[in-house]
Amino acid sequence: MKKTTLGWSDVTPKHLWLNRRAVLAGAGAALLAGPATAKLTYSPSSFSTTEEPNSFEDITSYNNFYEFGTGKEDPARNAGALTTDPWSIVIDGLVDRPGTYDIADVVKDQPLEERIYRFRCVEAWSMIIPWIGFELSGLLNRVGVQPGAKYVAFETLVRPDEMVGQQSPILDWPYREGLRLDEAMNPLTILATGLYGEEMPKQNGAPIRLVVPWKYGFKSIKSIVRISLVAEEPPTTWNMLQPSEYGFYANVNPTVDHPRWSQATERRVGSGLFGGRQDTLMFNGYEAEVASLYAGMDLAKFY
Ligand SMILES: Nc1nc2c(c(=O)[nH]1)N[C@H]1C(S)=C(S)[C@@H](COP(=O)(O)O)O[C@H]1N2
Ligand SMILES: [Mo]
Repeated sequence: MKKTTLGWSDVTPKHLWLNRRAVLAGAGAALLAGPATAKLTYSPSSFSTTEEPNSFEDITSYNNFYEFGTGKEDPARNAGALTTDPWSIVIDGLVDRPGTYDIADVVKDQPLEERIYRFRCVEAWSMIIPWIGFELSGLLNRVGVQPGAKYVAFETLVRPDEMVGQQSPILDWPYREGLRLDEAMNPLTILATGLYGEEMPKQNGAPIRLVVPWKYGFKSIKSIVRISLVAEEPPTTWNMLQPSEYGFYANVNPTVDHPRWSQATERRVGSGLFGGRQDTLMFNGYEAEVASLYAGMDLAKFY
């Protein structure tokens, strides 16, 4: 496998790189100040919603990231232990240029954009999140997808000494997710490296995570270390755990309820105990962009 030698310093504007090193070097101070972050350079995107984003506080203190515990406050408490530099991603399977890529090489030349997306968890809560990221298609095109590839499989890091949740067999680690190739290539699908203009906080999936805004949140896998192009539908964590409740597609759909609760409405996090309920939108409001991907499919069967 090809080992790339580029580092952050080769592809990051000097002042940003220096910032990042300075923040990391002053780790004691950074701990007090919250997650180690550096400003990212990006442009706004026409795919953004005009809804008011949730606060940085909401987005970084109410999380699902079972590698750091099952409670919503566990990731903010425990994710500081994760080492995110150095970080590399294995890209393998049906690609022309497989290899172990340093994250700097993965993000190299990919145009960073701010995408303010609706984010809907399968547990019927939602947020509006200003991600910074780039289209997954940009990376897939760079590594060269071979004709036999029909799906993309993703895996999260396994490192139980830093990820306390992995010390228990609550899930069959690593956390795994997958997309059909056309879903992966859709321009709404991004790899996010930050939010609110700063590097990704660890509890949100540093240094790089998937965001698929028309699907339930569990599809948006965090802290990715492997991307594989494959011919068959790959096994996915929640589907493996409970297939009758969590399908491979997991498209947000107010007309198909979860066996144990309705998906017709959602609670917008941070908007108050009583005032925050609203109707859930088909494909989370991205129907115009993605409905054609599922033409002719029975969405009650392929949930
Ligand atoms: N590796 C990993 N990725 C994950 C999860 C997880 O437990 N582990 N939880 C998923 C779920 S259920 C949701 S709702 C979102 C939450 O993302 P956020 O904490 O950034 O809002 O992350 C998803 N990605
Ligand atoms: Mo979720």
